[in-house]
Amino acid sequence: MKLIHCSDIHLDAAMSSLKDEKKAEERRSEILLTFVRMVRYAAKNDIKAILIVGDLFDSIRINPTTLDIVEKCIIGNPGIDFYYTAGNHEKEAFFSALEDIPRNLKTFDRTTTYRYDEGITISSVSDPSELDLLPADFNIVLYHGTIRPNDWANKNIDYLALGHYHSLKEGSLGSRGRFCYSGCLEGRGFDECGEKGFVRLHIENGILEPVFMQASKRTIHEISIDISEADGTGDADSLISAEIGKRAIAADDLIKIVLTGTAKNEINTGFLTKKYEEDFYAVNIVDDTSAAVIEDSAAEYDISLKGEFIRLVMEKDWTEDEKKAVIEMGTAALGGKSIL
Ligand SMILES: [Mn+2]
Repeated sequence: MKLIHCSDIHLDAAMSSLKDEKKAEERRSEILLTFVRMVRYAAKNDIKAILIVGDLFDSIRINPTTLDIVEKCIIGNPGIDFYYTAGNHEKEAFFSALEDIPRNLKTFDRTTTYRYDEGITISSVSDPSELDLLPADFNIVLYHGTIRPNDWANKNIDYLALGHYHSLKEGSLGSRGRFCYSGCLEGRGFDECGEKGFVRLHIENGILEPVFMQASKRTIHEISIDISEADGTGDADSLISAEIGKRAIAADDLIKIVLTGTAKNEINTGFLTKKYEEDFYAVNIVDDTSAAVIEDSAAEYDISLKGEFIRLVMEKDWTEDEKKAVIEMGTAALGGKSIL
């Protein structure tokens, strides 16, 4: 039996980080289209069930077109069972918006367990203590939220299909089974970088083969560039270009460019943003150089550990270069970056 596990599609999301309402509107359509494409893939590839583990919609306000398209996807594919649990974003809004619940839209209450050939079961609980699974079955459980894997281990789960995190993340559940966050279908903002898609599950003779399928129309790339050697904006531009050139980034994609290190002179990020916007769909330049970090954090009202650390260094009787070097190393360590 073949299934698809997806989550966190966030249809109708505001996409405000694009700072451009036309593009935001376009991205909302693209997210919906990626969902439609995934369902079409399922129909063509003999997928029996699609597990949608919460946050199908971004909020309790569902756009009528979005609802219409999603409903048609479900009704138009009677051979596919759509399993759906509500996420923290849309809550019960999907059910309330539907006039009739399609026959193949499967919902859960505490005691519902769906059963297929080969002893494959699908259920959903709001807490691992509610689980009552037979060891002889192949048990799939849906859950939307953060988990501690130990709480779900040794409960006869074979595949814990999770939603809530927007990136692929997986691991084992004790000696039997594994958990997996499928991540979202499309990155929305510049904090959702990397490949996005769904997980295809193939279960045969009790053996599970999960495969991540890249599905997004556009990818949001993150590149980090140390501009310590740059004398100004022109040099920084050359370093960025060289870094971009090393990767195959499509013109249709989005890029988050993080500037790090110690800038010798001020870098005009506004100009660089405009420049790279001519080459890519959307660009976000983050100035994370130590000068910018010092400026951001030295303000008295910054009560973060980073701010406290910087103020402490600034009070020292050291040369400016020494202070810069210590702050750079310290803030990198606080930010979890390698200081080597
Ligand atoms: Mn979500």
